[in-house]
Amino acid sequence: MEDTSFAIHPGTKKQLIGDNFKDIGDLLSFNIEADVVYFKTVNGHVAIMFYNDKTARIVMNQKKRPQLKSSFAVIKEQQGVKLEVVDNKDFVELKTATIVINISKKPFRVSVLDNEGKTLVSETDKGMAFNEKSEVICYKKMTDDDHFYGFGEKTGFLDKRGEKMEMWNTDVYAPHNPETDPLYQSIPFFITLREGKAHGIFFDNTGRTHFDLKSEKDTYSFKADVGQIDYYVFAGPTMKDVLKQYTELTGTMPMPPKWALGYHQSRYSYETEEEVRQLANDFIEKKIPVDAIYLDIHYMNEYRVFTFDNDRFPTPKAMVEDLKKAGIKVVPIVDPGVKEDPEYSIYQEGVKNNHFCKYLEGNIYFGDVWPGNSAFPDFTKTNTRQWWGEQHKFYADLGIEGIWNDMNEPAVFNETKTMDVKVMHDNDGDSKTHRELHNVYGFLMGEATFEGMKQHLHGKRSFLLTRAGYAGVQRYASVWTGDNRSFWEHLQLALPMCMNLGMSGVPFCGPDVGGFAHDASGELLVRWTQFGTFTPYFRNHSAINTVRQEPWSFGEDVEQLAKKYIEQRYVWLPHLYTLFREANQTGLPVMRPLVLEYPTDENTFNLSDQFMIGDNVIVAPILTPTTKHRVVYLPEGKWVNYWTDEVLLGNKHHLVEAPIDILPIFIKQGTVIPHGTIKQSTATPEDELTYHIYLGDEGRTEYKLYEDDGTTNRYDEGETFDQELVCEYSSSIVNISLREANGSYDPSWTIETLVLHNVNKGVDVFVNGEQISITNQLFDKTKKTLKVSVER
Ligand code: MIG
Repeated sequence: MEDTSFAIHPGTKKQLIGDNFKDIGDLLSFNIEADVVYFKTVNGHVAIMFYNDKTARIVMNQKKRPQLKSSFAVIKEQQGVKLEVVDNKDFVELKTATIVINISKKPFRVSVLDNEGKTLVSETDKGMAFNEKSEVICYKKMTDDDHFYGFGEKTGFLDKRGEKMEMWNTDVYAPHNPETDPLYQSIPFFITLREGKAHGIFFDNTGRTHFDLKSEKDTYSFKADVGQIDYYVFAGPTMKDVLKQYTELTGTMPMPPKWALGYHQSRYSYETEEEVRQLANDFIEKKIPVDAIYLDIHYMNEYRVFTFDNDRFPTPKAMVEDLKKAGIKVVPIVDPGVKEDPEYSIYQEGVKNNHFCKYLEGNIYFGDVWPGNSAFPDFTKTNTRQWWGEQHKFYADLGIEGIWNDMNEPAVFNETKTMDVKVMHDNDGDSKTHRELHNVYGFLMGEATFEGMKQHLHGKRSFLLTRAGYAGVQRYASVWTGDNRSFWEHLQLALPMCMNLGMSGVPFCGPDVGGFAHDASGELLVRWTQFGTFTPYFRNHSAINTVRQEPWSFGEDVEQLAKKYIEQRYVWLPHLYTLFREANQTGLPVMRPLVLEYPTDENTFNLSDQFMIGDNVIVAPILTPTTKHRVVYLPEGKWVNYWTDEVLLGNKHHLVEAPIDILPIFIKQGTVIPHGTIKQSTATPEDELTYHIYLGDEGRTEYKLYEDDGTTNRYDEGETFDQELVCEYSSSIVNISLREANGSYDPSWTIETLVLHNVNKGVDVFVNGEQISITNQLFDKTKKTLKVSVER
């Protein structure tokens, strides 16, 4: 009945949420203990503390003194911040070097200001409140100029102003559309852009939370069904600063193994060893690059995790080894549900050693998933995470270096789609219900898996892909956006979704290329593969009973087009890898909305159909069928068409041509991008690095390339290669210097090629002070490019 018009029967009016909230009331008293300021109000308790000069935390509990243990998301300790406390008649002021928190006493309202006295967040006639159902809510003032980014994995456009969103990790197979919410990930963090400046809020509550940026014109709110109001304010002042501050608190991603950045091929499922080997051969014979092949649920013995079905996969170890020799890694799926089977060792151990989620009364919780009736590890327990991590020795011993976590919301086949919320998690002695901890289940499974694989791989980097997660998930895993469909609309949807994941601290993300459910078409696969070239995570995946979706599934033309863009991924890899290093160091995303780089240009505020790679490349994919052109917005500066070298003026919309073989790409004039070469996989060492230098009339530009061995954790001990290119240029002379910094890693390539774009013939070129003779220059008249090769 829910799916017919009966759903809007006049008798079904729902009660409005947000009813019956009671304000926490006026301030009664306050005191300071161990760098925390505690406030008692008529109806509640508030604590305020600082993590550093730019990061404040505000916690409210209506019943008792706030609990300051933070969720698993936060890894940073509070730093001793110099705090000045001023107690006035009407307000209390907490001052650090860079932010001021102003607390009005009657009523108790919190404002956070920057050091110039500009308000970042403030409360209105409403502040913090709660109701009899134990819901807690916090209202904030919203100005006409506010734009909102982040919120993790959400459908809809880039700017979340005017949206209502919910956080409750959910397995959504139904088609994702603008009102599909929540999805698999919960990242209750967002950035507010206001008149070119930014601040952020992270609402650290692991139960179901709600964000309302819609119902009122000048107020937004965040609310939780259970637990405390517990939020952090990041003072910015730029969006990049906010992201840095947020990822200082919740961590940045580790360097991924390079193979994780190559092209990946998946399907639900490659069902036998023979099929997997054949698939690998097809890629190699067709010379289509590939770095990983995935094993979906069919590889297991009746869906028992940590097993192989020996009929379908008689020699998994040999298979993994043989593929590895061919440059291809095997990534198996691992779900959390453990089959209830008293003869299955994992189940036995889990029961005997108390690893499964239980009710308060002591009985194990069982839910129906692929293996049938199953128990679920209680990942909130440290020793259960260790146990789960240890089990991964099974995979590591087979030579496996990457794991795919699915169904970890956790998804259960029942009405609520998840575990009974009454289940009691042990949480290392601080027990809490599943209702309170639901959103961290997948995150903690990720931690267990990542730490386990790290141990078993002895210094080699592992790769983890996860469907569910919480704030901080970037520390352990990359994220794919779940069960999309082979719809053009879902290709469109993936752009703002991935951009906002990036703006939520998760740089390593991507959708199933070609779409998971429903049948793809050749044209859709081509356009989606073009987009995939630049999504941080690049995997083609499709569902059982849909048409095949490997690059060659739609005939020769489509195969050649898909191949061209898969190859491009490898050409762009040195640049992408450098950007992943930046993400590792600073938390900034690889794939960026234009607004991150051009925050005062209103054309970028809600620009959802094009994006940037780093700070100098704009990618504008074709997102509709039978389309051979599109409008592209280019912000200030001059931009160079990557394919034709045509120079286009910024601050302008352009109509660009994009026949089926063209993905529109634009490079900012006056910048540099490095290119590698086409190869079968990242296992083939790079032998030539090319710097493309896009010259303007005159000026200076630089690029810092990052490289390391791509496979071990030795980059953490300084085994890195950092090369700095500086180019000073005018119309008659180009002076390039290439300098290598401290790192002790020696890269595999010996030739470095420099391609100067937009030059005249006869220009004087110097590399590290030495003039390059004209005989060593290759000039292209039509493109106005000049090529020079030097030995490294
Ligand atoms: O309910 O393992 O999102 O990628 O192929 C389906 C089978 C379970 C959902 C994942 C999808 C995967 C599929 N899984």
